[in-house]
Amino acid sequence: MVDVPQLVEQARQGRPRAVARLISLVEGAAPELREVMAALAPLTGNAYVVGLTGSPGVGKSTTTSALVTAYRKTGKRVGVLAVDPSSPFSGGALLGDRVRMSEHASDPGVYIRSMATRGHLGGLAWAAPQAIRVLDAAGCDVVLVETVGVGQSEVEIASQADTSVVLLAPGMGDGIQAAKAGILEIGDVYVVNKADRDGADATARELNHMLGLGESRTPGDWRPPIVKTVAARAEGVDEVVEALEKHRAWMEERGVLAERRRSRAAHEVETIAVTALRERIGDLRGDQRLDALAERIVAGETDPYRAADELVDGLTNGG
Ligand SMILES: Nc1nc2c(ncn2[C@@H]2O[C@H](COP(=O)(O)OP(=O)(O)OP(=O)(O)O)[C@@H](O)[C@H]2O)c(=O)[nH]1
Ligand SMILES: [Mg+2]
Repeated sequence: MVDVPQLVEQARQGRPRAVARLISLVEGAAPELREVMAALAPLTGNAYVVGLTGSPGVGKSTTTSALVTAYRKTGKRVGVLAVDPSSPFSGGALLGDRVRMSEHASDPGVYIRSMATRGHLGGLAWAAPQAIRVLDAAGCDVVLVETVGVGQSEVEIASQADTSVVLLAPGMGDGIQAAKAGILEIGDVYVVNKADRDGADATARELNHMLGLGESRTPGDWRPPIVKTVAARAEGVDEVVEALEKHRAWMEERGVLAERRRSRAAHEVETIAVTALRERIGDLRGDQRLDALAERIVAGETDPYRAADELVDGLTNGG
């Protein structure tokens, strides 16, 4: 049995074990989540959510760790969420991260948590916002979300963040890869990490060129900055923080922050609703209603669209 009110109260006070427990409930899609989210709702809305994406090994965790240090210097409480959409279990795969984050392990102003989302209906879109909400309610001023993996999940995580940071590193025509992965559309801030290596300037130039292509920006629009870093030595990290704060201020001025949060919430509701609907339809397998509809389709008495409409109507009208 989970004592939800007690757990939420402890999380609100910033007790790490309670925070961890709540995120485990998210990860495990526990039935208590409904009650948890209801209790958390009034405690949320303070955290600034920053997403970090980029190819494997580009330096996301190292950068995240350096950002934690930078934010801690200003007294901010920081949550770190490493989301792995491809793995069913947290822990093992993210062990390296734990090493990279170990300097923050004893800091009570920092929560670090990895989370696996594979196997969930709704996956990342479903789990990440709820875990973010836990960290928000626990008093985090900033939540850094690192997504492990590339492609669709990057674009997905971008829709979860207030500000999206896209990381690249020199070599291998990264800019072109970035364009392919569609990440040129999602970055609010670009970081060319590993600037201690050859080719960082070329990567930054190429990126600058690609970001400029086809642009029809009007004055006052956000022009994503490109920041060069050596995350391993924390070089350039203050500039990243500066870029983040600028983007945040720009969003607040223009109402973009509120708009992003609204569309995020809408997406979240949609995901939960679709997931619930899918589960109920799944439960129907072998059910008489579905069998009867199937029979009518085969007999030519109805078509799949009408049958689906009937099914959805039946489900949503408490049928
Ligand atoms: N030369 C150099 N190496 C770096 C820099 N930043 C990170 N690294 C190294 O690059 C490797 C990968 O760094 P991570 O921070 O784990 O990269 P990541 O993007 O989190 O990797 P995944 O989570 O596996 O996708 C590590 O060995 C780091 O020490 C840098 O600025 N310069
Ligand atoms: Mg990492």
